[in-house]
Amino acid sequence: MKNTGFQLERHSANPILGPHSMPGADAVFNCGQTMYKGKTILLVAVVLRNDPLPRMHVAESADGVNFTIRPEPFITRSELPHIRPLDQWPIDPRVTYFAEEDVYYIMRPGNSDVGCVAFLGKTKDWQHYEDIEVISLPSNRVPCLFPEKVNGKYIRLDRPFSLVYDPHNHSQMSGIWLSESPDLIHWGRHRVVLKPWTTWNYTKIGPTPPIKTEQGWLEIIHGVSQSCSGQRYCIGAILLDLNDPSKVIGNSQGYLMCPTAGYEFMGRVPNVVFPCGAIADYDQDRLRIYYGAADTCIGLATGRLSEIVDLCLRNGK
Ligand code: M1P
Repeated sequence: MKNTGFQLERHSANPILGPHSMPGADAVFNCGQTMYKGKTILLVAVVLRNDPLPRMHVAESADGVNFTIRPEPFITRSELPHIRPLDQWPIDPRVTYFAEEDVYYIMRPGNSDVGCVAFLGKTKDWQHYEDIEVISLPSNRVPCLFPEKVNGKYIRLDRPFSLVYDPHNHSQMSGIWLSESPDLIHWGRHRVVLKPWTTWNYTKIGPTPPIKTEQGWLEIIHGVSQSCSGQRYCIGAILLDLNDPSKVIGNSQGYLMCPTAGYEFMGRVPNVVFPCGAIADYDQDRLRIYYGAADTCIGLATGRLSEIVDLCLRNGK
């Protein structure tokens, strides 16, 4: 394996959000991320000290560093009868701005006692949220929508994840898959995109909503490895073909970031950096990743977009 040498840069104000940002919070962590009317929007998972269920709040910022969290939750356990029984742990939202429809789609895992499914919802204005449908059977983790149709179809990535832990066969159950849909509700033509392949991710990998570049779809992923003292979550990248995103055309090989800061080691789940998305500032050739740290707080890491894409291309498939 080639060592990338490349590392994302942590912001000096990290952790930019955390329990200190909200009264009564035990954790303010994994977040969907996008831009709306010139502001950075984070859809953050919040666990309160006195509430058994997580919820998601909108955090807004004009400068991308100083955020205000709205006190009222934006997504809580669904009231819809076909979703509510499956919506037992609302967490890990993935936000995709779909320009053609001027709508923000939100995909999130539906954790429940019958397995983990995928939910689809949407908002147009970050004031009103609408749950739409259950879009996968269990087991499914980390569903992520592409920001535009490819060859006339909606495309999503996810990780169909077996609940049966087989330490001898990680690759079968822990890879990233692609599915397509004519209407966002019915999904098929499933393809394996990538299996865990190396030391920092051999337990499992998971996607985020892809970012379009001239060279391909940049896909920031998380990768998990296991040691005698527990799991470690790192961040890496792959590049997918623009016209056939089931094809991997680049790979960072090494991680772009692994837990090294105190707030990434210490928290509710130690040794975790966890991305639910990324924001491309094309005019500044910059990628911003607001990542969950130790399932407790949120850090900001940045890198040059072109450098990350080049790295993936250099290291090949
Ligand atoms: O605790 C680390 C992460 O574990 C899960 O992620 P994954 O399904 O990829 O293993 C999720 O519970 C996530 O929220 C959490 O950050």
